[in-house]
Amino acid sequence: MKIGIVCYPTFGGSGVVATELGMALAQEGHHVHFITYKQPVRLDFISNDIHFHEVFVEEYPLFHFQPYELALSSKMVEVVEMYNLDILHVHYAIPHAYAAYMAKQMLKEKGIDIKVVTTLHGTDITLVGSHPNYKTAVEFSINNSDVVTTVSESLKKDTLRLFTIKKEIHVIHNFIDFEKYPEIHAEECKRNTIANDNERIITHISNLRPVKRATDVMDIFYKIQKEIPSKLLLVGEGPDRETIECQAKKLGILDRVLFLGNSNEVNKLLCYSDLFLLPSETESFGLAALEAMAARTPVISTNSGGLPEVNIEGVTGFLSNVGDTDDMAKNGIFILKDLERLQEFKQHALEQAKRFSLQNVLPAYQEVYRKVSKNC
Ligand code: GMT
Repeated sequence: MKIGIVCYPTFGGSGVVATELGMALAQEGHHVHFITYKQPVRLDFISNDIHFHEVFVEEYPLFHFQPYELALSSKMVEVVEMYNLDILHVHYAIPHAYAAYMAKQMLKEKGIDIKVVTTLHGTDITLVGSHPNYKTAVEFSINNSDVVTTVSESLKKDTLRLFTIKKEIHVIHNFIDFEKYPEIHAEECKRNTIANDNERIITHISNLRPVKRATDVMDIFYKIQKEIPSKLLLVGEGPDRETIECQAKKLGILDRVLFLGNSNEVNKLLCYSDLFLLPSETESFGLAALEAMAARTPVISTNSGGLPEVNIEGVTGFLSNVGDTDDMAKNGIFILKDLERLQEFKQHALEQAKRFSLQNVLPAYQEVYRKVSKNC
């Protein structure tokens, strides 16, 4: 099939899922066309079947806001016509599903019936999409997609609760390409460049937006390191970076925290990790937790959104109420203080992650494409 993928080309989970999906589809022999404003950061695989089409928005002084949706829908029309695409798969409703609806209408005028698959990822529904400023347009574009998918049962429920949805919603979970998670042996994973043998390594990866509650990460780590000698690796950049740097300084633990910035190699960084912290306010799925588990790392998370679909209480880690950093620290200490127990949690984390392997999840997307292109 010829599939156009529209996504944010950034480190965010929706962009990562869209890019990994596109690369996997190309390996299966589909022709994939990424349509976005920059080359996706996770696009690390080149083939004859992967194309990138840049959406360029000309600056014009009259515009206070540059009309990205217009440029995007025009580019979609151009690419669908030029390459005879069968499907446009848009990731994250805002504004991609809306722009796809416009492209679909423009193509209809030309006698072309393009099918639109919309994948909802989380904040496009829970935080931003349901805001009164956007709700009408988001609801309209979901209802006018040919197929709608969400990344968890929890996000499906939220979508049905927050919007009036007339479409069936298919749940297709986030996935992991285990080929990118080879077992990294002790000699390759140079833990001693970061921590001493007696120290445990704790990791948090996110875009450091308020929804991730990075200040809770610091608070949990502060409480853990008082009992278990440890270091904190913080991967990602975002608005709360400065706040948590100051917090670490005030708590007197700045020398125990490594700020690593954005990284394309989370799979490699995770080989150092003994415990992953994800105390988010809400998380539709929690791809970062799944990536940690794929690298044999137990997860301390909240019990919000889709996290209970990924992290299993007492098996792959623990789940606490949002903001309960005492409980999260207590659970982290429980896992870390006994090496045998830590190894058990690590093994269970890996086994659970395997349920979400690319091989298990990709067929669900392919089935959606097959159905929608046959109109049944
Ligand atoms: O987590 C973010 O802030 C990024 C966001 C995105 O859309 O890029 O991630 C969302 O999509 C991921 C992939 O489907 C999910 O695993 C994340 O849980 C979800 N984030 C939230 O719901 C906060």
